[in-house]
Amino acid sequence: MRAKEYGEPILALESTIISHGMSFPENLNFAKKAEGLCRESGVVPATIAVIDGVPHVGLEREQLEKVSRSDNIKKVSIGALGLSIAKGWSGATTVSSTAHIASLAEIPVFSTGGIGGVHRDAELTFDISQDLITLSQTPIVVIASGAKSILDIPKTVELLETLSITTVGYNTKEFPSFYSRVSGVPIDEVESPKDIIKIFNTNKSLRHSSATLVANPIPAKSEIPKKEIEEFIESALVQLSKQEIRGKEVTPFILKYIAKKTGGRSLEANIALALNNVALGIEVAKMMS
Ligand code: PSU
Ligand code: MN
Repeated sequence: MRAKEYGEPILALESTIISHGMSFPENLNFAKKAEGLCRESGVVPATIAVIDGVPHVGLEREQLEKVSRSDNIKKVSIGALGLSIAKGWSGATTVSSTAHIASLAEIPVFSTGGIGGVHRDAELTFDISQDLITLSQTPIVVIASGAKSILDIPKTVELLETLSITTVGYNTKEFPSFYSRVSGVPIDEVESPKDIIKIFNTNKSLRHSSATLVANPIPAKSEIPKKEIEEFIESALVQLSKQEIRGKEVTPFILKYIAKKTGGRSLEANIALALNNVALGIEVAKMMS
């Protein structure tokens, strides 16, 4: 990347949130807005995806459009990254594969929507996101609005702790739950981008290789209270088992189902929280460079 050579601030962005997390054309508008916010602030946006077997750090306009239209775009987590490159596939990268590629490219900060985590019935399905393992092995600042409320938040936070992932709340003492600012699960608080960078650098000097996960709650005005969204999540989970949806289809299915049931309100909330994470990522990227 040219920006890297010139020492410009760069913010990594993932592409599965675009291809599988939102519908067209709202996803393309969101992606353009996220990149636009970066550019306006003097930060180079690096949306990461695999296009025809080549991992890209920063996408051209047509590539962003291809990802948004989900034309033959697979959802590629870290375990399938080498596979998709070797096979010449096109794939959108999740938090795990995006964080990995960003870290290889020496981009120290990455903004997303919500990380994957431990699914609610994980004791039966064993469905736990690759995101958690990758975050435990990848030294990068990841800014997310906690984990999606479709997950089991207490179990997810437990596993973050087990995997020794440094997790902090941005101006909050509670781990946020994506659509909502609260979850009842306590975490340590940080107050500024400066705090975040200090923690990240301290981890580096300690040779602790986990990510610094910054849980940034959704802006209050876009929040959907837990008791309102919960009903839809529960009916989504019923549909999920009825239709026997498993594996990597689970998260996209639930997001789509909830967007439909809330008349697009959950999609609006998703966009608002992701842009808010981009805004914080911009501040961190600028201060780091
Ligand atoms: N956050 C969003 N929308 C998404 C995702 C996160 O706002 O679509 C994606 C991310 O790419 C994350 C993935 O890594 O969901 C997790 O999928 P799984 O549960 O299959 O690991
Ligand atoms: Mn899964």
